[in-house]
Amino acid sequence: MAKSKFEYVRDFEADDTCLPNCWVVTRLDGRNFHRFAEQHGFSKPNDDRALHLMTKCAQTVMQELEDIVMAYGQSDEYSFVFKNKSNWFKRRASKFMTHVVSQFASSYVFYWKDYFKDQPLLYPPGFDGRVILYPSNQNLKDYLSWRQADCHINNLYNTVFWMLVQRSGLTPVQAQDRLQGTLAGDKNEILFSEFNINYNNEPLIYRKGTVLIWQKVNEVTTKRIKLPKETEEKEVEVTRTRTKAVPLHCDIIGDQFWEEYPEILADS
Ligand code: DGT
Ligand code: MG
Ligand code: MG
Ligand code: MG
Ligand code: MG
Repeated sequence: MAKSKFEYVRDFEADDTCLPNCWVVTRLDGRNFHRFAEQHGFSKPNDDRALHLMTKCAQTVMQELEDIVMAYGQSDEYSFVFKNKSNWFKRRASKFMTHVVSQFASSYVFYWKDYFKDQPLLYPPGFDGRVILYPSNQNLKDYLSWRQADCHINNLYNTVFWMLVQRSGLTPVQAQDRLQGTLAGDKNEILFSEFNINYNNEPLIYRKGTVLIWQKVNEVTTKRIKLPKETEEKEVEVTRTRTKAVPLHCDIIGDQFWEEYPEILADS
């Protein structure tokens, strides 16, 4: 087919091909979720509805898009790891980023009512996105460790902060002053001595965030079938093995996780 004289404008598109062999990480983060959480009455410091909705959206992203080997989420963010040998959309960064973010954002709105029941969605939420390339397995593991360490640091701080405000009646400024310069050990001590809380017994989903990995799961469904020679339909149970993005709330900083699931980083 003859090309139009306008074709040349295509040359203005920048090449954003991701470097070969690198792990492609796409991280998204809720836009101004400080305000979004306030306006939608999120419980403090952790709202289970919000965390589970985020994970539902991430599972949808993994199921709908190609080549994602795992995901990690906490607070208003999720990171998706595309396999290092992926050739999805010829490895164009803009394709990875925009497909992940738009699929996630539309899912957030689509599934909102399943998690928030009688809390209406008051305005359309937005998410930012970025793509980061990691050339080695160690770089990728360190990236994920960084996000999980961030989850721990913020959650420990927020847990003590909201105890001081909600239980001890401190103002937010007073609570902030009280925690100024304290180390992790000091925060654990405040929780234990003043609120009888052993931080290590707080739910894993708050302390570790959520890891999504592919696992084979058996699904039992009932099917109506008509057997030969019989006139009536019969209900039978059918077991199917499906691969699903399954949530875990475990440590991913140590070696144990990577030893237990070597297929995540294996070349395929
Ligand atoms: P950004 O990302 O620069 O547009 O601004 P924010 O406000 O989204 O800031 P960010 O992403 O650094 O921090 C996440 C905010 O979301 C933080 O203010 C607390 C809020 N948030 C996330 N999860 C929860 C939750 O479960 N409960 C409550 N109350 N707030 C949450
Ligand atoms: Mg945010
Ligand atoms: Mg921010
Ligand atoms: Mg955030
Ligand atoms: Mg098109």
